[in-house]
Amino acid sequence: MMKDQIEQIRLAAVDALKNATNLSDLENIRVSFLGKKGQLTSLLKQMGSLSADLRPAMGQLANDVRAYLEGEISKAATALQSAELNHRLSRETIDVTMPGEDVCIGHKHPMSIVLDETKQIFLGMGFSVADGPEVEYDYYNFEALNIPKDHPARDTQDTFYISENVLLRTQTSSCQIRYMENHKPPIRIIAPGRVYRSDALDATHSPMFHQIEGLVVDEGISMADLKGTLEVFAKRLYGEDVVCRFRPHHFPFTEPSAEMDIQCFNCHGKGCRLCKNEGWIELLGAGMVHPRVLETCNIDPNKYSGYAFGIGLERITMRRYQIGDLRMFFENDTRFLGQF
Ligand code: FA5
Ligand code: MG
Repeated sequence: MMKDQIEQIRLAAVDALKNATNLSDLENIRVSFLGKKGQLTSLLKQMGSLSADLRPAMGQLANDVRAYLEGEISKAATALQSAELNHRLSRETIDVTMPGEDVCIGHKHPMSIVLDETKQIFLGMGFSVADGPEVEYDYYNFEALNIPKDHPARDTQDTFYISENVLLRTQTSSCQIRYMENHKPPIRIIAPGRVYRSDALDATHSPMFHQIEGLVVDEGISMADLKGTLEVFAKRLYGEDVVCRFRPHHFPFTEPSAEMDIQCFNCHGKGCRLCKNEGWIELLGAGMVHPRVLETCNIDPNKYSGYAFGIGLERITMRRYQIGDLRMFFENDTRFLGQF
């Protein structure tokens, strides 16, 4: 009898539901009993063989069973879902009494700290900050700075060339020209950045290092302004009792020229490996902007004068933190970097 068959299907489905352990089991059950090719559907297709008076009652019964099973499946689904959720929650419970994992906080690189301090000192004296490209034309790095192609000064700055007229800048002095091309006096800037020279690596030299260029051009600027400014800078950075000296030097783009040294912080002037027994460490080059450089930038040297300087950022950072070897800055050893 079809009525019994329908009841058997219902019982079989209820039985299968009891054993379902997850949502995909439920879906399989739904398909195999209620799906297009499922057992109940197949049975209903045989309705044609029933007599007309039996058909409505059987149809009704089959629909009731279908509705009943759909209800049971959705109840089972709800139950399984909440069981799964409970299981997950209990698995993911956080024990707030467990010791936490150490959070590693990054540090500013010591050179970034000293660069920031340097910017603050010069901003306080009315300077603003400019910059220029690291890949530079020969013109800005040498030519316009009064260093023509065959000039011996080129030998002191062993240059990485990219092509005949393009190079990695050997000094931030290129920024002087770029700035003066686009600005007229009064000029008062610093320009920090990376520079490159094919220098051998040692405790105070690296083939890639950083300079902070300074340039001031106005009416009546003198060497005394230059010296005073650099002394104020050294005192602000290192304290009042810092010991520096100016030494005559030569740069083609300044006249007169000087270099500023600081007493060796390792041996306090006695002479040691770090200062190569000189007692002093060179921090920067400086001088009065050469009239020819002003002329090249269309600034009248009869009306205006200026000074410029180029500070070695690695060197001033070494002195700031008593670091005896510049290579530490580039090794990225977190035991070193973590101290700042
Ligand atoms: C110059 O580069 C000039 N452009 C400086 C200057 C600017 C003079 C404006 C006049 C007017 P010098 O080659 O001496 O000069 O380099 C300047 C500073 O850079 C040095 O005093 C030193 O502190 C630093 N320095 C030079 N070579 C290296 C290097 N290989 N590694 C680390 N620091 C260096
Ligand atoms: Mg020098």
